[in-house]
Amino acid sequence: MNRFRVLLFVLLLLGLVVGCSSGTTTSGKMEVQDAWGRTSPMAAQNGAFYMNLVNNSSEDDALKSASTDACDVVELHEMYMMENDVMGMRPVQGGEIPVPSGQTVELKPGGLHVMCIGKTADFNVGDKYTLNLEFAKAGSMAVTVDIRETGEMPANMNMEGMNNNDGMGNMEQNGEDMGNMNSGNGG
Ligand SMILES: [Cu+2]
Repeated sequence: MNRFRVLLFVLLLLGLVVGCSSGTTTSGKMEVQDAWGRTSPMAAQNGAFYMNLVNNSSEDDALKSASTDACDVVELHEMYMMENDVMGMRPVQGGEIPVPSGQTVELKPGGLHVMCIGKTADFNVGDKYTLNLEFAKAGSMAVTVDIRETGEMPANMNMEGMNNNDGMGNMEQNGEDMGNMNSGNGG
C-alpha cells in the first residue's frame, strides 16, 4: 500500500514537471511553442511577441490574427530591408502568416513577430499574458506569453573572463595577501 502511494506520488511529480516545462499549447494539430516577449517599461509604447508555430496536420494553415488585453492593437508583422540597408517592419503581406503542413514557422527577433501596439502595462520579467491566436484551420487558441529579459546570454561569462585576465599578473601577489589575511584574521 505504501509503495503504491509512493509510486503514485512520483508519477504525479513527473507529470507536474513535464507539464510545467513544455510551454506548448495545442489545438487540433497546431502546436504553439514557447511564446514570449521582451521586458520593457510602460514608456515603451509597443512590444513584440515571439513563438514557434508547428503545423502537425496534413493541411496548410495560417495565423490570421491575434489579440490580447496587454495591447490596444495587435498586428502580424515582418521585418524587411528598406532602402539604405535599414531594417524596417510592416504588416505581413496578405495579412496572415502561412504555416504550411508539416512545417515549423519561427516568430523571432529580426523576423516575423506579433506586434503589440499600445501596451496597456509594463512588461516585467516573469509577467504572463494571454494571447489569443486565430488560425484559418485550427481556429482559436489561447496561449500564454512569458515576459523575459532581452536575449538569453549567460550574463556571468564576460565578468569571469575579465577577472581571469586582470588577475594573471596579480595572481601570486593576491595569493600571498590572501594567506596573510587568513592567518592574521584567525581570531
Ligand atoms: Cu512590428
